[in-house]
Amino acid sequence: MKLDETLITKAITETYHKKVQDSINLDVAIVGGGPSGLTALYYLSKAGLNSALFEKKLSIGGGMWGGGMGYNIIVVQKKGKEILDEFKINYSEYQDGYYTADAIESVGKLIAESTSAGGKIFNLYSVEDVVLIENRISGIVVNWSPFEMTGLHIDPIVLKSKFVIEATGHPCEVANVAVKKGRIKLNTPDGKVQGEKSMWADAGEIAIEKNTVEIYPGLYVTGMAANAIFGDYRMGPIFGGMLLSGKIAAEKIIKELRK
Ligand code: 48F
Repeated sequence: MKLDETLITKAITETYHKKVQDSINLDVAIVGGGPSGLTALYYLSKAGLNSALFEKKLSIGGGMWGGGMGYNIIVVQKKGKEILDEFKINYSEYQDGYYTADAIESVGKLIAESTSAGGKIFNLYSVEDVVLIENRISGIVVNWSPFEMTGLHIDPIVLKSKFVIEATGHPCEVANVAVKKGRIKLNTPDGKVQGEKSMWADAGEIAIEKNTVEIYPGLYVTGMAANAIFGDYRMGPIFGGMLLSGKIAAEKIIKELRK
């Protein structure tokens, strides 16, 4: 069999277009491919929901690749261990209640399990705005990251979804744009993004679970963005809370959609 270059091009473009077509009306659009977004993608897809994750960079995994300061090991506390098991991530118990796992393996398995469960991942997509229809977030406005980087004036396209998950981590880009452009009030004390506090691992890890909520109709938050939005502490390279937060967001949305 001789390879035909045009067939390779057709195979890529037609298959990709089908993936996009299947994502025009999603159950859930997840913005941000860090640990919390990937975990949410896994549980939503496993529940049979049409879910896709949008990441502006080429690589998926967010802040997990580098562990702590480039030492590519993550720490997960006892309550996050069930998720390491679910994703078949190898770990060892460093000390009572402290587990260590390889950051590279962890990211790889989060990606592998979420896509095997049927989750779609789009890299190089910058989410630049939300769709706001009759006081409900109803989708995302996306453009190619290289267009955004070059500053070319090219209009974005829109993907609708029943729910959007804000999983952009520290900068909370989705919540910020929704407050600024959509003029919406989040369910925080003053309706705005409160901004994260300095490091306190224990308090941050406790807070992240209660902060994983619907912050505006149609818009859930997970991961570090949850603490940043509600003005809670950062926690650094401990990842149990990130994984649990992704699971909590997925479970809450699954419950809503099954009502
Ligand atoms: O930052 P990130 O890993 O978020 P996370 O899931 O996890 C946080 C931890 O990595 C760490 C921590 C642990 O204690 O605090 O920081 O909350 O991943 C966020 C991803 O979102 C992407 C960004 O490139 C990153 O990969 N992202 C940010 N803004 C956009 C975006 C956007 N506008 N469109 C698409 N992707």
